[in-house]
Order: sequence, then structure tokens, then C-alpha cells
Amino acid sequence: MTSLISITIPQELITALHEAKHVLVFTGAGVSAESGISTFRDPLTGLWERFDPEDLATANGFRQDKALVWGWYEWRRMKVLKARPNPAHRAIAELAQHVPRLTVVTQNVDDLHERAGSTDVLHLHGSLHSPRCFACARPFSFPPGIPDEPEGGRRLCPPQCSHCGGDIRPGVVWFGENLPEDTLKQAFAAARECDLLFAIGTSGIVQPAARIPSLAKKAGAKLVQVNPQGTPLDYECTWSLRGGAGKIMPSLVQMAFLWS
Ligand code: BV8
Ligand code: ZN
Repeated sequence: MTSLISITIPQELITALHEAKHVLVFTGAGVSAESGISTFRDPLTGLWERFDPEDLATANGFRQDKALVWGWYEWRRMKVLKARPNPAHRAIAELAQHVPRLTVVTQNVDDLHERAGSTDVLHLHGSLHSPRCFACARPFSFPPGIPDEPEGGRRLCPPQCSHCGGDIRPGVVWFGENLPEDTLKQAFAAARECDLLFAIGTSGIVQPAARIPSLAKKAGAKLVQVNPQGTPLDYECTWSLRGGAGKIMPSLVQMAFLWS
């Protein structure tokens, strides 16, 4: 039964949190929205306005116009470096102090969960902070500091690999690329073991990540969705909390653990 409710947190959810042995927090771009990081559903701006992220976030997109794609990722990396974790990231890190086991599985390529204090975060789609050579896959290290990207961005030629001269590419999983096998295995195992799964800020479209909530539900977990919009997950969730994660998650942790 799905009860669509406002920000008031149902007592049964508080009880489920108190009784949970293993909580899985599954996040998408929406958890970073209140840090000023645009989601994939937000329209692109500036130089990339007329592109669909799903075209830019591909190996072909990079082959066709590596400076356009590298410029987009450097602009996003700059935004992340300048951003700060928001109350949702901090509440998720705090939650880990109050339950026996908590696993964070994220689709995001930013490091805001880690900067808020979450540990052992499973990044299904890689990270903006781990570029590598497109030809020989050797890791590349960015020079220190924040790239100075003008608002709206610009084309930027990627650096070259010092080993083979190949182009450096972002350390993310592009559409049409496989997810890191071991990370995905760990995420699926956590989904099957958890007894309470939070799906926070995800439209639940991108596969195979989008399978995680239903895997958890099939294994008997209760699902909570936190999202200001409706998503296909509404029909699978035990509770669907309508609103921004930056407000809902701190309230939830306070009501469940800090006030009781
Ligand atoms: C794969 C890294 C096997 C890059 C990402 C045809 C050819 C090839 C593959 C496919 C194909 N058709 C389908 C596929 C599979 C494809 C796929 O799922 N496509 C979709 C579009 C249907 N998947 C893949 O390609 C995956 N690989 O399948 O490999 C294979 C191999 C070869 C050939 C075939 C198959 C790889 C998928 C990974 C792609 N990389 N990221 C980068 O970041 O640039 S995915 C990227 O998009 C993000 O990382 C993120 O995961 C995803 C967007 O999803 P969300 O996180 O949910 O974000 P979104 O913007 O959609 O939603 C935000 C939500 O937040 C909204 O609901 C909004 O309401 C909410 N929100 C907003 N504000 C708040 C909020 N919520 C709470 N609080 C707020 N304040
Ligand atoms: Zn190389």
C-alpha cells in the first residue's frame, strides 16, 4: 500500500527505522540538487544547451567532439569542487551512526556523500575525480585547484596521457558502457540483504541501477522514496515522501533518533 504523504513522517516508518538491521540508501542526481548540482532531468545550459546529456555522456560523443565533452565534464567538476554537501548528504551520513549497518549506493559522479562523512560509498557510475586514458586506461591525476570554467562553459581539449599520448577521458560510466562489475555485485548483494531501502532523488530510469529498489523489495525490504516528483517507484514504495531531500532527510533522522 503506498501512502503519499507530506513531509510529516509516518510512525510506521520511524518504527521500521528503529527495527532495521541493514538500511540501503540509493541516491540519484536529486540528492545533490540542493547543493546546486543540476540533475540529468534539468535542461543543459550554455554551450551544451542543444545537447541531450545522454548523447554527451557516451564514448561516441567524446570521439566526435572530445573538446565539447571534456569541457562539459570539467565544468561539472568545477561546480562540484565549489559545491558543499547539503543537509540531505549530512543526514544520510548521520543516519549511519544510528542503525547497525548502512550502505550508500549512488548513481552520482560527485563526491558530496564522502565530503558529508559517508564511507564506503558504492559509485555505480564512476566519479568525476578519477579520469583515465581513453586508450590505455592509465589513471590521470588532475593538477591541484579548481578549473576556472566561465559560466556556460567552453570547449576544452582533454590532456594527453603521459604514457601513450592518448586522450584523457572522465572516470565515469558512459551510456553503452558496462558498470564496474564488483561495485554492481556489491550493490545488488546489499539490495538483497537490506530490510529498508531509501530511494532518494532518482527518476529510476537508468539501467541496470534502476533494478536496485525492486531487487530489495523482492527480497522483502520496505521501500521509501524521497522525491518532489512522482516516479515509477511510487507504485513499489511502502512510503513515498514528497519533497526535497534536503528537508525531508534531516527531519526524518531528527524525529527517529535525535528527539526520541
Ligand atoms: C549498460 C555517468 C550494458 C555519466 C550515468 C541502448 C544502448 C546502450 C544502452 C542502453 C540502450 N538503451 C538502454 C540502455 C541502457 C542504458 C540506459 O539505462 N539508458 C536509459 C536512458 C534508458 N544504460 C546504460 O547504458 C548503462 N550501461 O547498460 O551497459 C550495455 C553495454 C553495451 C550496450 C548495451 C548495454 C550505463 C548507464 C550509466 C550512464 N551514466 N552517469 C555522467 O554522469 O555524465 S547515468 C546518469 O543519468 C546519472 O549518473 C544518473 O544515474 C542518471 C540520471 O538518473 P538520476 O540520478 O535518477 O537523475 P535524474 O536527473 O534522472 O532524476 C533526478 C531526480 O531527482 C528526479 O526524479 C527529480 O524529481 C529528483 N529531484 C530533484 N530535486 C530533488 C530531487 N529529489 C530529492 N530532492 C531534491 N531536492
Ligand atoms: Zn595512455
